[in-house]
Amino acid sequence: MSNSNVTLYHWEPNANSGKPMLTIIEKGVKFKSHYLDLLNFDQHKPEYLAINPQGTIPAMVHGERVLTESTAIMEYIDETFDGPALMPENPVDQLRVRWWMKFLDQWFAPSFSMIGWKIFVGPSVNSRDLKN
Ligand SMILES: N[C@@H](CCC(=O)N[C@@H](CS)C(=O)NCC(=O)O)C(=O)O
Repeated sequence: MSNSNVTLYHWEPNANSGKPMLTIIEKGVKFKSHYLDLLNFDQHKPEYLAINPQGTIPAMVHGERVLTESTAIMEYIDETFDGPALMPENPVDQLRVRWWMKFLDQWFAPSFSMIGWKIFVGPSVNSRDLKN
């Protein structure tokens, strides 16, 4: 694995967090993993908002540069680091990749996320004493 100065801020290695994580592992780039517990709302704490004011994960720090948006981070990783090229060379195949990424980012992931927060995060948070 090549050395880098990369920290990935993520939750479980799934969904939006999994996208840059899979990409960086495929490229063989070493990175520091910084886990945030969404059920503990770590993503809304001041120390993380100083990195990504949107309060969402993933975020990636490369040197001084802060990167957000999982699909854009994937393309950045592919273009910036050595390792196997992950974007196909053929323009038609590139279009297919971008079509699916846009569909996921714009429609599928936000819709799926609503269901996830309703059936998973909501019940967990509702059972807490919010005064403490
Ligand atoms: N379009 C963004 C979406 C980021 C996003 O919404 N991430 C979710 C987790 S998968 C999140 O951080 N939710 C926490 C919150 O909204 O408080 C991306 O692809 O990076």
